[in-house]
Amino acid sequence: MTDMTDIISNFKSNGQAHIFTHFDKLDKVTQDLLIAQASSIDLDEIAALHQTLIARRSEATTMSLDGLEPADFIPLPHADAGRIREWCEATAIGEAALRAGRLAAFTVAGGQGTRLGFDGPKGTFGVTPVLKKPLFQVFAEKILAARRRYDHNIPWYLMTSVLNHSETVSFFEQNDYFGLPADQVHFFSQGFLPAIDSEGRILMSAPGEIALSPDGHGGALRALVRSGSIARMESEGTDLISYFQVDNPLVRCLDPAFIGFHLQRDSEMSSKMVLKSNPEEKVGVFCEQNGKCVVVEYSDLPESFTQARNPDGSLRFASGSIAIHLLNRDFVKRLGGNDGEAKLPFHLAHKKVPHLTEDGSLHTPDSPNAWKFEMFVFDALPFAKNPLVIETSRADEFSPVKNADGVDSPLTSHQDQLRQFTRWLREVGVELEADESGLPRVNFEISPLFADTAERFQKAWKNLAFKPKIGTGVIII
Ligand code: UD2
Repeated sequence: MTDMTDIISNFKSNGQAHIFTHFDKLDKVTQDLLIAQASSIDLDEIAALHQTLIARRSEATTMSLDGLEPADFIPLPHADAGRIREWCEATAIGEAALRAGRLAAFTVAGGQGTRLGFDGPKGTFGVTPVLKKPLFQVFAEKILAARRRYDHNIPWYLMTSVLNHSETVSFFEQNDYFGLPADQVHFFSQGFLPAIDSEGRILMSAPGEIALSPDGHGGALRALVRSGSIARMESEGTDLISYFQVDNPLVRCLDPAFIGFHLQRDSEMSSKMVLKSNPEEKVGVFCEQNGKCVVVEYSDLPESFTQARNPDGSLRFASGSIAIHLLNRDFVKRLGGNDGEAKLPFHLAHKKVPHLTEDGSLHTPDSPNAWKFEMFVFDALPFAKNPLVIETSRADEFSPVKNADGVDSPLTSHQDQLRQFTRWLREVGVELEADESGLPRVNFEISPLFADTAERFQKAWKNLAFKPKIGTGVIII
């Protein structure tokens, strides 16, 4: 009782008394839930965020662009013999690390997927051309294939959120973890923050419920520590974390060349980039500022930078972030631990959030009324020793599912998967009729358990006793 009284009086003395206006009318279960929500909110943090980001918004949200230059990156080898050798060396180093069990796969899956208009955790969305395997299954099979190839456990950590934790866990349970050992798949929920109005008042989504939202994928660093995942990695000897988002079925979940370069250059955080497809593409851009590597989110990059060109006509700020990173476990521990909590900055988002008005009715606004706070994982880069950016091929590694239609949609991702399979087949001498973009006329599918790169496809195809004739509906497993 004392706890509850303390919590309520703390909210009252911090100008948040309205949270408990309807408290006496709630049933006991809802009261307990509200108290649990309230007790997890750090009112000092909310007040400080309001003060620094909202009350003084004009100065705080404008990122300084002084001295911003494009970041260096390790380019793809293409046909350059010297570079090919470097990539082969890096691959061998990465494979040795995988064989030694140093890697954990890590997916951030706490977002809402609002743009896709899909009701459920995004990882449960079906993406492959024929079987419509869900994103989670595609990643699980890539991890399973790597476990077999490197003959070692590769734990998989998934970050969920208050919005989708139990649905995500049940989905894996119902699907027998897609063939992975259940004790090698670890879920934890990220932190959350309340949405507030311009005066700093916390919004309620129902009489007994605070409007909470996840604290951004940057919240992964502290959630990895708080959930005990970092401690588990320490006890299991895993010291490298391969980070990827839930929306990209082409991602190489565990890429030996990437791992090898990261280790060779003694980096604490490395990231993959692709050349932007056009100035307006909605990806952050890798830059250098005052000797530090930073990512400037597309929405923060002014038009003059977005459109800037080199003398040869190419885009000047062209290194697009595709949100694939390698993080040293100890780096995450340093940044995500108690001492490091304040290090990643919060970014503001102005959103429409349905909320309870003073008379107790629910108001659905038609313009943004609420502020949400999010941390971005790429803001860890300036803190990393020897941060490294390496190029990857868009066609082979980036085709996210973000929007219901148009760019980055289920259709574009489906087509990009088919183009990739068609290229692999062409390299082993199987020609399929395709349009000039490389899209074949037939709809088929290659399982990640058969192959997930061109090189692995070549080997696996060679070993196939009976080569299937590729046609619509064919599935190569
Ligand atoms: C992200 C990057 C963008 C580019 C693009 C590539 C940011 C701000 N922008 O854009 O620069 O790299 O991806 O595809 O990151 N998530 C959580 N918890 C949260 C919020 C998000 O786990 O609180 C996860 C979410 O489930 C998804 C990923 O983070 O896996 C990306 O989230 P997003 O869809 O908000 O990012 P997006 O597409 O705007």
